[in-house]
Amino acid sequence: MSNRKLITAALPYANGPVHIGHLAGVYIPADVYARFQRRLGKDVAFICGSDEHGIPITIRAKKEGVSPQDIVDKYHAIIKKSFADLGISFDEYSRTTSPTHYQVSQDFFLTLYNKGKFTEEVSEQYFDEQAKEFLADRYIIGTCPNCGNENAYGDQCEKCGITLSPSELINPKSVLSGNPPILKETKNWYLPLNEYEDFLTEWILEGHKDDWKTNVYGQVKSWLSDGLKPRAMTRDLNWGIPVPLPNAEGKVLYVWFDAPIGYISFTQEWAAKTGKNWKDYWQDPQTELIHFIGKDNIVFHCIIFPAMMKAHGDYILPTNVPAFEFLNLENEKISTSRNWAVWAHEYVEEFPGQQDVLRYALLSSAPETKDNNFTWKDFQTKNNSELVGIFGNFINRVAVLIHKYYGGIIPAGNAEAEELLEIKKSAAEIAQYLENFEIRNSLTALMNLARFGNQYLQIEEPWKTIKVDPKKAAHSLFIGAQIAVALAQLSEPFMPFSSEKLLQMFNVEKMNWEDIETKTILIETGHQINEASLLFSKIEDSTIEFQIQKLENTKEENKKVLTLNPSPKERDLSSKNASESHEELAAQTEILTPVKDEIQFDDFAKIDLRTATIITAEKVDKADKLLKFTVDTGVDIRTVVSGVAESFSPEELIGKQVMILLNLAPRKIRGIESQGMLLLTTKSDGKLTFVTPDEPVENGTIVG
Ligand code: B3M
Ligand code: ZN
Repeated sequence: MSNRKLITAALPYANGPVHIGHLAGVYIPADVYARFQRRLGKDVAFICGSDEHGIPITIRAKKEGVSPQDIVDKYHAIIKKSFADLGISFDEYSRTTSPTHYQVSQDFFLTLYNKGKFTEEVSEQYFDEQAKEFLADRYIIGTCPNCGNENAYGDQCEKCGITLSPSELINPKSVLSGNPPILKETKNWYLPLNEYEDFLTEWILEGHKDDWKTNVYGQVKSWLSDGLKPRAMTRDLNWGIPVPLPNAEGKVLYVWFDAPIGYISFTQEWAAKTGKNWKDYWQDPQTELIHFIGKDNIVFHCIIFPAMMKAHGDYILPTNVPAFEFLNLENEKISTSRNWAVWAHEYVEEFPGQQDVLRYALLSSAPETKDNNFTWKDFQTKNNSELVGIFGNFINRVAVLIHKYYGGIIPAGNAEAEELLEIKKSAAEIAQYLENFEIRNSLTALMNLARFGNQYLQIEEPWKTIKVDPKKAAHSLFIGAQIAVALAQLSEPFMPFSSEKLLQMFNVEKMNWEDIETKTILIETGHQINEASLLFSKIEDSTIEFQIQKLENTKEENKKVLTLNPSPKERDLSSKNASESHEELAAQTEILTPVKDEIQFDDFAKIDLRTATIITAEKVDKADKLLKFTVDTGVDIRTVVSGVAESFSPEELIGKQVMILLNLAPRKIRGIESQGMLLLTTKSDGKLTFVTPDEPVENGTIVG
């Protein structure tokens, strides 16, 4: 394995502060990994910075009525400070408006241009006649051709995740003026991604089947099987890095072209300050490059950026791209526009000195393999029961008793005791999990060592044996001290602030991971320790209630906004408040039901889902919403009542093939026995639509 690790974390857009979703899904896991690699003695560069170009920035600037530069200056400062406050140990945190970055990305572009890697295409692009601007990506919204979401962006539908180009949107609308755009000719430079399909297939699908996370591998596989298309690497915009070619006025680099190059420019900036050679990190095939990202960034880090790197030719490719899923807050999707978030900078202010509690809570519910949920109650329990009740309690007992009985000097004990093996085991386990990006398991392994320590003291009861068998008491506290110091060392990647306090408390230096795994003892008999101080303190109900109330207030605010703007269609999309309305439109699409609890295959297997055909349909007396159907299920003919009358007239449904849940216990609805349930979903206009097979199949065919 190589000794050099280049670790990157996705560059946050400088269009707002960071929230717990960002922290749990990218930055804290990346930090744990980087800190751990440093403790292994690796030569680590942990690189990040603000993403200051692109439409998220210009839209925010319009919304706040200031310039894009003002926006990025403001949020870059807030974001950078939040990361530092929370102990995210970047070696470099820069920004994509830095002069070095301009230079490096323009050079990158020119290299590809000179090598003939781009195709020049004159195409018709959407143009807003009122605003006199070409409409790239997020300046244009319309209906997603894939899922029908009416608020899909020109580059991506956030509801179904598909990447789009503006011409694919149905009923496109300018975000600037709300008007339908016109088509106007313009020239741009495209990277023919289709020419990189073989390379990507061989490198990822064949080369990383076993070591990349299944969510990442699966997404790449599905894009490659759909086939890639050329993608424009330049845009007609007035905010971004100018295209470094003659006759390219008004054109800038596509934000997803320049942003990942930021990893390279920022490494150069760091190297210049520290006397390192940046090329060791980017051009030596022995270096391991790891990109930590959120799941919505997979296509950019696994397809587009690697294709750019391949085209360039001088750079290494990532060894792994651990992508995280999303974190919900109190069972609802986190949303910047709806202010449904716990903001990092607010947390730091409201919970001074308690950064590790947030780190711990977020790591233990990190959305590693599926979306996860953060609740304030859970946060409180994790602090009070785990950090205070287990971890802090153990450390405190050891330190206090050593002071009480031995004046703060580590007593004598048997260094061969088998309990010490537990320390080695934990260190090895944590390391193994971390190498596999299984952060939650590694945290559990750490806590299990604290649990073990607590149980050990409980069994040994040195506070009793001190009177009858002082030698035994001394040994127990000798072992306790070894475990406490192990926790001080091993907790550093997860809870750096507490680890620091603990090292100070036991008066020991940071150790290399290998030493923790191999040394017989971690603190010598006769070693003087410092005063015991409390690591964690109980969080009161009132503190949690205050936070919950804050979220309740946000909900009330949002309700007011929605009543003021009853339906997306009726909204006034005049140029003045267009971006505001756009944000709200986007916000509305974000209200998704959170994922339900996991079930086992056996639970699913109990469900008998089949195809069926509607034979008759009629209204139910005195029930506006209900239709009564007879359906041919293939096994029998049955009656089903369904609440679809507001979405369909009975006539249009006769002969329609549908899906039915066959073994649902019969229920009486308005005196009619309904013998099953038809499957429906809701369209973006609120009307229902039947779930139907792609093409007609025989009635009674199993669905699943
Ligand atoms: N600025 C983050 C996002 O999609 C995006 C990451 C860039 S990483 C090169 O929210
Ligand atoms: Zn969609």
